Amino acid sequence: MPRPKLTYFDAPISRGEECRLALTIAGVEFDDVRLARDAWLALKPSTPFGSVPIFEIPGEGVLAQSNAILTLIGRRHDLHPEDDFEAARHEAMMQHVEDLRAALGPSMRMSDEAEKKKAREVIVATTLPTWAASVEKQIAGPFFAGDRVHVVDLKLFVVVVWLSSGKLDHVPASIFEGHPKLLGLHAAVRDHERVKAWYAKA
Ligand SMILES: N[C@@H](CCC(=O)N[C@@H](CS)C(=O)NCC(=O)O)C(=O)O
Repeated sequence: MPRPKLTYFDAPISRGEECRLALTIAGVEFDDVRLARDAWLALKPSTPFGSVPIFEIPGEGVLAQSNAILTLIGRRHDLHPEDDFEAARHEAMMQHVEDLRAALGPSMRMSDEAEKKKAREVIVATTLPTWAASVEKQIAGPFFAGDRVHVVDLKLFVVVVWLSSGKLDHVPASIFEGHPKLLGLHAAVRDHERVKAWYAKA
């Protein structure tokens, strides 16, 4: 039986990693394709939106957009709510993560250091606290919806890993201090047995 294929870059801090973690927690064996730049440029025109991650299921097709991929995996493997309204609430939070990535996007492309510093300082002072406060008040704890992990938790986990890595210029590693539920969610995903096993073999 051919396996599904998840195609992304070799980066543990972004959208493809969310999908890899979802498949890992679901216990799905998949082909983990990690593209180098040349391979990506060759593949890009054939992808649905000119972006990765893409998820190919033999006999079904190729799906793009990280939130759609996560939702599909979640629905099929009991990692997304069955109740329509609750599912939409999770999807809203996943979109909130995409909104934050979009807000950071321009500064990721700035080559002028002074301009980048200024843009990031504004984000740290305004966008991030507002973003995190909205998340904080919606987390039941330890996971978004209580005791069970869902794909929304993986989306939040990966963005927290990225932004609190201390490796993003002008974004302090302490950025989410003061948001104990968000940090608790991060710890709960990090300590999930299958997540630990995934990073142990990385
Ligand atoms: N909304 C899309 C965004 C996808 C996206 O921007 N992917 C980036 C990597 S995280 C990409 O494909 N970059 C390479 C390019 O645009 O050529 C999603 O959630 O999947």
